[in-house]
Amino acid sequence: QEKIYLKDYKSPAFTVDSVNLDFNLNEDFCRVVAKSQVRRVHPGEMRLNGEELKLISIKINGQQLNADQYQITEEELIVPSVPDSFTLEIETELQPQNNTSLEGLYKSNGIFCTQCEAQGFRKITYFFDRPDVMTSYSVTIEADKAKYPVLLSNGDRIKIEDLGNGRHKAFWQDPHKKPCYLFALVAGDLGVIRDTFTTMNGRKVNLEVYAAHGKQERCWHAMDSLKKSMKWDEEVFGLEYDLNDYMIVAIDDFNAGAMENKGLNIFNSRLVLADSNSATDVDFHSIESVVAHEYFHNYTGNRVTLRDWFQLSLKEGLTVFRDQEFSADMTDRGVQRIEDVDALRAGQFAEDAGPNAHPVRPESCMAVDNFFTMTIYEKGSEVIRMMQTIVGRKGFRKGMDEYFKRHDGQAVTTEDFAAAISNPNNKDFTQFRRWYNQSGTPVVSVQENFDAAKGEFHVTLEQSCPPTPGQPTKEPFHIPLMMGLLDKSGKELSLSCDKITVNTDGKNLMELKEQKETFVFKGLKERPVLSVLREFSAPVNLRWEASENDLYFLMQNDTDSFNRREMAQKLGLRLFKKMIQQARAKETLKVDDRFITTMTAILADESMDPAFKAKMLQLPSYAVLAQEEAVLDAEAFYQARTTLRKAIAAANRAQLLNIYRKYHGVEPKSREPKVFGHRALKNQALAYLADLHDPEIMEIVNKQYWDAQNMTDRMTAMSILADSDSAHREKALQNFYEEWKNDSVVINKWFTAQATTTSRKQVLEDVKALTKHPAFNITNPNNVYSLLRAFGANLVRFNDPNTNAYEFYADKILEIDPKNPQVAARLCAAFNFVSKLEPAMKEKALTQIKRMVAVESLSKNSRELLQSALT
Ligand code: HT7
Ligand code: ZN
Repeated sequence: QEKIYLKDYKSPAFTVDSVNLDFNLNEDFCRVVAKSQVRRVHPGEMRLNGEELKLISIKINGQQLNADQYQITEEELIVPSVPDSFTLEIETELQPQNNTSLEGLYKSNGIFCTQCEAQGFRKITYFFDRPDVMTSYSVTIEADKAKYPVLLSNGDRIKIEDLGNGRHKAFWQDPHKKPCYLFALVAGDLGVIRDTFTTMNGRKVNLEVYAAHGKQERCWHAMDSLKKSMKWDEEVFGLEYDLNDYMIVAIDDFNAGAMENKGLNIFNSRLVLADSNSATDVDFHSIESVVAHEYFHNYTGNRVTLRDWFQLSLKEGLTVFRDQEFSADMTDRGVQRIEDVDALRAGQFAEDAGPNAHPVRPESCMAVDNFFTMTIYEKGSEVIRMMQTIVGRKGFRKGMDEYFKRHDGQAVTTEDFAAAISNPNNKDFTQFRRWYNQSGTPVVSVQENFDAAKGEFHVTLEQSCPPTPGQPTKEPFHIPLMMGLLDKSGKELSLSCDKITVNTDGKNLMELKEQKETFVFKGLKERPVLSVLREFSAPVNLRWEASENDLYFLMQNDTDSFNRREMAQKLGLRLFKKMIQQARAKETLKVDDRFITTMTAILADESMDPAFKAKMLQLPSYAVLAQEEAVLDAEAFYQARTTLRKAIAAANRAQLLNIYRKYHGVEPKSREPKVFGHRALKNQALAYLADLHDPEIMEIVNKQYWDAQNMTDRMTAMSILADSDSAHREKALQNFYEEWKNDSVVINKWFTAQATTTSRKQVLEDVKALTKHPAFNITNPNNVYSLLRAFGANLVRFNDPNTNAYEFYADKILEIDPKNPQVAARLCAAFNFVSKLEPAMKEKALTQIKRMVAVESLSKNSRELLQSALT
């Protein structure tokens, strides 16, 4: 299969000043007439992208072309000879009702909708399907009036005409130029809620959230989130919404989370619909952050867009950064940072260490859709965060203003962004830009030395970066390490070191630029305690053999809350490493008393914020263990983790019960972030207690299930029961199914609870049976993700040596791939750990990967990701 390369980028030979799209929607076909004003920019033939289209006619300046005047391939329509400026009219016919790929125009539960990012527009009409062709759109949609009363597209609603024959026609005009990946259309019978937002300049914007009839009342949280996002973007970045209407539509069949189409966002219904009966606290939080993310794209992505798809992180990394900052302002900055870093480590660090590692700005690919990765999104966001750390918040705002001043309405590159931030702040980002070009997670080792005679503390930092595909060696990165020194009593010391930079927010930074550098702190009477990588100021792996005493000290005393929790993770990890070794050697697992008593102290600390306490009590995840260990030994991981959890629960049974009783049942319907924190803590206490397999505790869990007044409590109890051999298990699962069987968004939680159990050994059999359950539909991406992908991410049971989950999983990838390559490709990440498996398991996994790659018709999406696991 052919690869495409960044180095081959050429600016477009033609541009399209305006296009009128006319849709005629019917039950068994759809006709599209695209009338474009095309202008030549460079010499060359006209090549339009188009896939799976039936061409009805093509006209230039009103003259129909004969078959010998153009050429059609599987991917292009080529017209060798065209004037310099002309009207192009193309009529195509589509079959949205048979479109299972969910890109282009398709149908979901009787609703017509589109998904054009990245390259779906070419399944609607022949066009220059590339983000650097920006065009003014006008759209007409004709459809049956009774079946499709709601007809939506981007921009301003011009009018709607009744055609008198049971059909009607809507006219839309978008005043802003855009690339075709931001085009959207929706036609269906939908419920709606409405509100307004008054912008900072007093303009009233109409807000509408659409969902299936009867579900619209569950859209108010999304509406509130939208209004908060609009206000935040005005206050923090001075960005005001630029249309009269903003619409969100919830769709059940959607490959990803949501899509930022100009003025008409289309969302996976799982990220819109929520009330306290049906959604967990985490769901509420995710909806708020994704609604914000898509809204923020209106400037970072839509107003300033991408020159080419290799620049995807220009909009995604920046917009993730903006949504993370928004969430931090809406909730608790420290806890939000912990959650964001946990997600980065679990997913992106694994990706960066695996066979599909790639730079934030990749240089080549087979399938553009494979670019929507955690590296592009989450690591991309970390790169932006580092820029802000270096120039400070004020400097960053100055840079963002400059970015919009220079590039509003343009299609640009990550270099353009870096220049806009660095120039007004008089910084040189030449070296910093390596973060965009080099893949892999850098390792920073820290050595400390205190010279008592001189009163000097020396911190030596040394960086390296492991080889990654196509990049055997790396140049040094520019790494900002936020830091501080504490005295014996935990007081922050003022620093005397001429190499330290203090950013405009007053944060101390060791800016590591060389491969190895020493920072000398003077005037110290006694050895200080170093706190480094505060707030996780750079996406690196720190190798720091700090003494256990220092780690415990920082855990209690650091002024940086991120690092307090980080030290708890470090200590947990050290202990796990020993226990995993013991498990592999078939020795008795030894639990460290000091760690347990520290957990006891945390539980007893009344002054600690409950949400933060819940984070302090979390042990490193299996995903982190898999990265830290050379061998992925699922059974040893499981033994270590459950033994430690049980020991913590046994030593603190009474305390955990106290916490549970203190918060359980208090304000069960509240959606205040503070109450979310209380619930997170008490449900975590319950999960620890359940690890004791004590019948008395399982009665409490069962009672919580049946009495629950919100979905967070119900799901916690159901997940605990699902992972147990309790007599209450089956009844609860059955009840949940009966109650929610007609609600696909909720039933997906039921699938996930069963696919992610670790104590239960027969998960594979459960998952196999669930794929045959009437509620499971393999063509629905949410069903696939919540059951199959969740199982693929269940490191303990997916890699259980007593089963062959790999064969079943490969069968499913092969079943999904011909229908929906994007969804199949998203399942492939489960095979990213192959190189860490024991020989017998590795053999099993490789056999399946080879079997899949041998299928000639395998999509380029899946092939690209699987093939790399073989090399
Ligand atoms: N920009 C959107 C990406 C997206 C997407 C990508 C591939 C296939 C389907 C998709 N649906 C949405 C989402 C976002 O990052 O905002
Ligand atoms: Zn995005």
